[in-house]
Amino acid sequence: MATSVQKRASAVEAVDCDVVVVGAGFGGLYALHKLRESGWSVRGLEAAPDVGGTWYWNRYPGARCDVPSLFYSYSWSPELRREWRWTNRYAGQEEILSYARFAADRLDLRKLIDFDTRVASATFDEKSERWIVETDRSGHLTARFLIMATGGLSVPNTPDIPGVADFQGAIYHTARWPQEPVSFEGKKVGIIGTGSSGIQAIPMIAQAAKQLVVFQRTPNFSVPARNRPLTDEDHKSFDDGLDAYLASLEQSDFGRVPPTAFTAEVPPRDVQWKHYEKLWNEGGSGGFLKAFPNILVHPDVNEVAADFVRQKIRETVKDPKTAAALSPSGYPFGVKRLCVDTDYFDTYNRPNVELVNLRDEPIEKITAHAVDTKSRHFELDALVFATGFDAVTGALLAVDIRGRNGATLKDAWSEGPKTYLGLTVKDFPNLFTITGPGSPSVIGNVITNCEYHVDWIDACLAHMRRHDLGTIEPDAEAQAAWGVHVTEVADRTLFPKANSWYLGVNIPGKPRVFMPYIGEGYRTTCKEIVADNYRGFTFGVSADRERAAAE
Ligand code: N01
Repeated sequence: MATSVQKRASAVEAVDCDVVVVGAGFGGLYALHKLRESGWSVRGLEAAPDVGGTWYWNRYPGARCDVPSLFYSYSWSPELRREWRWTNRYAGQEEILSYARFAADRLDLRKLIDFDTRVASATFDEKSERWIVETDRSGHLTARFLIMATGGLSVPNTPDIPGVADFQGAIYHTARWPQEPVSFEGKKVGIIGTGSSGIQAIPMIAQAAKQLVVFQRTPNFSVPARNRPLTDEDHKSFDDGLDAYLASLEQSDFGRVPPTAFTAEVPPRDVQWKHYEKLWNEGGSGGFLKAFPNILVHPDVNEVAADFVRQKIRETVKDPKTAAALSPSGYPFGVKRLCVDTDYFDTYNRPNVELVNLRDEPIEKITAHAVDTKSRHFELDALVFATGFDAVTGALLAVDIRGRNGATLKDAWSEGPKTYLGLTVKDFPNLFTITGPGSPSVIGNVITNCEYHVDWIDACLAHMRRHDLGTIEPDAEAQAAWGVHVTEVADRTLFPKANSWYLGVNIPGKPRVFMPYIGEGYRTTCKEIVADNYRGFTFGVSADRERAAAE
């Protein structure tokens, strides 16, 4: 079995179980709980020493979720809801990680998980109809089903800038922030990247450092979070609306672009402007992205939102040249992930912060103590990479996954990911991806997206048990048609017009394919497929049953 992961001496317990779940973030934890409740033997494997997934790793200063905390929680458990009380409108990384730990302990899940264990490969053995899972430890596990709950934002992207290995100061990546406190006091710090992570980290590092140099390649749209402590009234209002919220999840439609987007009228500019003003004062990104049904579809509507944010930047940033460099242009509003910040633009009014516009002066090299652009030399004590992720497919392709007839996932996805419903892949029987490409995945509320996939898989496994079925796998036609549909939906919107990580363009050599599903009615479609006797799937008779019949 080919694997590039280095083996460690300590052995993993060589279990044979019904289900192996890879990843102990919110998706993996719920999968372990739900499938154990359904009577399956389950084992979890997690590369980190703790639960939490992306919230374990992304502990950079200012890390905070941009989905309101009351909603960024498990929706399936009234008990967990009753026993946990969020403190802020938008929860910080530490509080979200505490919530993941609380859920793991409350549900008694830790004993099911091998921590500090990175999966290297998974190979489907056709004879036994089992996945053979190898890790960076000796020994292996076998399981009937393999669930990849590895997350859409788990593999950090560190660009290969000439000389980076020569840098003698401290180097950090926002997605691999150290456990121990990092002090920037008295230091000259450089940060590369102004996506959601950079935009959150920059104001915090600026407060701590002697000097902060921000290296920006593409300016981003960002709206204020207006984070604040939650009040009793907030909690009551959430509780009062809970049934309606849960029902709305059931009807699905957490996709971003409703069918009405294509027929809606273009509202007058002053009506839009007034509405954006209100949303700006309220804070948060959700309102903006739904401000008008066609905001992510109609270029004229979208341009007003873009103008509005640019105007706010000009009003906030005192130096006109810096304001101009911070103003996004040339791509639509909201189709790269809309950033949510606290004092981001205002930070550029600080005397210790300098913006370097890489469009004018690209980075030429990094040396032992500096970053050199085309025209300047910046001496630095520390360098922070806020350069994002090999998103959506990165963590899946980091594992050497081999299906029927030696098919590799890497080859199968060489021209972009191909899945049926973002849950299953042809030639890879009994493999499920939680929030995989071709599902809403990273769009909307990822926790509820994960929950839906786990529930779907649980029901599917129950169906297989009921009917004594050995394998499930999508048909070639169904998978191809789903891929076409995912692309067609995206192409009707403005999303493909920006070079975002949704399209994989941030990773050199990655095919330019729009990976999330942004149509409405995903859950309805999944339900209809199940109701139509799992249309588009082929089930194999269990090998045990075949053997018994032959004897
Ligand atoms: O990553 P990004 P992120 N030279 O890919 C720049 C979620 N998240 O970690 O745009 C110079 O968005 C790159 O420039 P460009 C959220 O879904 C959520 O910030 O490619 N610059 C860009 O500015 C988010 O979208 C939350 O030109 C280089 C930046 O690095 C996702 O994670 C918080 C470069 C990368 O931005 C990813 O966000 C944080 C190079 N060679 C993250 N290479 C919240 O919930 C890359 N860049 C609030």
